[in-house]
Amino acid sequence: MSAAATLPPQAAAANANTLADALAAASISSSSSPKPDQENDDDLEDGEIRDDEDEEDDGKVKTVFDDASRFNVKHPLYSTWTLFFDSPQSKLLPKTPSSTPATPQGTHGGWMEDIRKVVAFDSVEEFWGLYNNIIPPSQLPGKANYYLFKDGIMPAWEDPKNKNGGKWSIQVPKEKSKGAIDKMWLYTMLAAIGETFETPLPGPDDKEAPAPTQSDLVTGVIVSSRPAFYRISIWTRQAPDTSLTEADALMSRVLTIGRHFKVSVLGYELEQKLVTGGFQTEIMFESHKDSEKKGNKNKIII
Ligand code: MGP
Repeated sequence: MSAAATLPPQAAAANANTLADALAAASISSSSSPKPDQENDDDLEDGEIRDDEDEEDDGKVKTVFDDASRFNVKHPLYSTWTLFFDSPQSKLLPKTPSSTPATPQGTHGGWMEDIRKVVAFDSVEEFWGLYNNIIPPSQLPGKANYYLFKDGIMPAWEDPKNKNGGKWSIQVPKEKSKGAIDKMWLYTMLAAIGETFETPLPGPDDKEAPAPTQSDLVTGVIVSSRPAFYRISIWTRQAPDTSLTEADALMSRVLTIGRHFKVSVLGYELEQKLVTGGFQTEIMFESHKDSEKKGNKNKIII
């Protein structure tokens, strides 16, 4: 398997695009403010340390590029996202109102009871703050999941935004993928919060990468650690009838998401057959309704 070792161009573009849009929206430039440290360090005597607590807010716009800890402007994402988590251990912990998602009782058949809300965020800075402070998927115990979902959507088939939907997923063998799964998950999250999943791949004659298209079909992304494999899933609000061709608009949008996931996020070739050490690592789509059926054959494989 050849999951990319560095940020693939479109994942990097998604991240850069999110930042650029945020900067434009805030009408600021990352280079417009002088760096406070550069500005004031000359005032300090040898060995003197500035007391940040006492420093007055000078009213200037400070982005994270100006000052990594004392910025006062954040770069907004298109949407608010919520990270949820569950594991066999988390199921044993006492529940608190802030960690248990507020859902009407019984709506999710008990499925949501053991899933903990970690935090909601709506800026690039909060995403990286969260990412840098939680353990990566490679260190999760077997049977644990991270769920990153949009705008108040619960990570459950029963949520109204998911109930007619489905998922793209890939399963990779655990032992062979420990070194790759963390980046696969990071790039998946970046494509989700950058909302670039619906961006088509460049065609053979296109000189430039297509402009990102905001991804409205995607409701969330999940990474699951299981005893023998990792799985990454991308959930969509709708699922096409698998007998349709790409001429159908929904089928075309869903295929675009799957191809973007395979090529731009995971770094595979579009036509590449994905078999790792005898383990089938196909990227496939199935509706949530079909995935409940044993031996479901209504799948799309790319
Ligand atoms: P899973 O964890 O998505 O699949 O679902 P996996 O990893 O193949 O199975 P595991 O046993 O190794 O964890 C496992 C089971 O959880 C499903 O068969 C359902 O019974 C239940 N389940 C999963 N999801 C995503 C939902 C959901 O959204 N709603 C409800 N009610 N049950 C779910």
